[in-house]
Amino acid sequence: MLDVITIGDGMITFNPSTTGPLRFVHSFERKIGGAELNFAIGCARLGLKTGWISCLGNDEFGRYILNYMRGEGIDTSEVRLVDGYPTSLNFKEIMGDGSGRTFYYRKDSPTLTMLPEELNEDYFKKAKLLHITGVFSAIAPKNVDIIHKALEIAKKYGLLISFDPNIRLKLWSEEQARQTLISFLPYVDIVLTGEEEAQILFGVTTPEEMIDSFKAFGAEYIVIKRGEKGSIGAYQGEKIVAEPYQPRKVVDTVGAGDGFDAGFIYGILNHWDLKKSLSFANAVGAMVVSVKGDNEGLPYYDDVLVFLGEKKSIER
Ligand code: KDG
Repeated sequence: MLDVITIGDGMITFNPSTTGPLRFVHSFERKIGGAELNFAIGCARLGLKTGWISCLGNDEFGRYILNYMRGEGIDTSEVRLVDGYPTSLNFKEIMGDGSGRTFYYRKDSPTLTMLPEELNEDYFKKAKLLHITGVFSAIAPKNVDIIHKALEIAKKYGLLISFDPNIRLKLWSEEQARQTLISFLPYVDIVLTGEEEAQILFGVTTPEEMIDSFKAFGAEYIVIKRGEKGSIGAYQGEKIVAEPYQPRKVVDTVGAGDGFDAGFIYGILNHWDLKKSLSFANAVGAMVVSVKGDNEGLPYYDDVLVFLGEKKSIER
């Protein structure tokens, strides 16, 4: 039995060793990233049994990502290594003021070899929740068909479905994102969105309008992630504003949203109420930003308890 399954691309992420324009950066730290991959790691570290469905290149980087995911205790039985499609890459540029850009090399993502009819229904049957994000669909129109099929299978077997729009405008236009992501909403039980993404999808600006816009499609839980301002959640007519936690230090905000998603899903699958789930998710997000890398800062369950002051940390 699995708690959570997710579908996504895995990338080798090259973090620059120095700040400034990428063309002048000569050395990089090799890490891994990918929104759904980060989410899977976040879930697994918190203690959820997690499966990741993906394709990686049958190359050194693909094997590295596969081993990394296995090392995190993630079920990789639905990950294939494929010939002829190199593992996706992501080069980051970080400027002196902390701002940055991402340069993807993933047009030939190995996930393009995935076929909707090849999704393993038995795998879905074993799981409680399917998590999808907009990143996988943004890679290529072909991936949208895979998500539609996955949503149908998940509904057929009664899985909960959570969704993070994760709009990456380097991969598609606002219009493409809007059209595609709105087509997923009738299947979705749990929406985990950023404020900007809700604005792109519906052209609305207040949390109330955002909640109503998603609710119109039938989602049960609607969560708006507000970064350093915390989060807002709505469930069965109740609206909760969850205050943020102060991170120890902000060094890298990438991956915080994925960590938040993992924290919230952990709460829901453990039957926590909305307030406790939001607060836990806020804590996970705040912890991620204190560590460099897209997933290195994702905490284990006990680390969150220490962060929240609910458990003592013995340092030496
Ligand atoms: O959410 C963080 C991810 O977006 C990052 O790890 C990699 O940009 C990325 C992507 O497209 O998944």
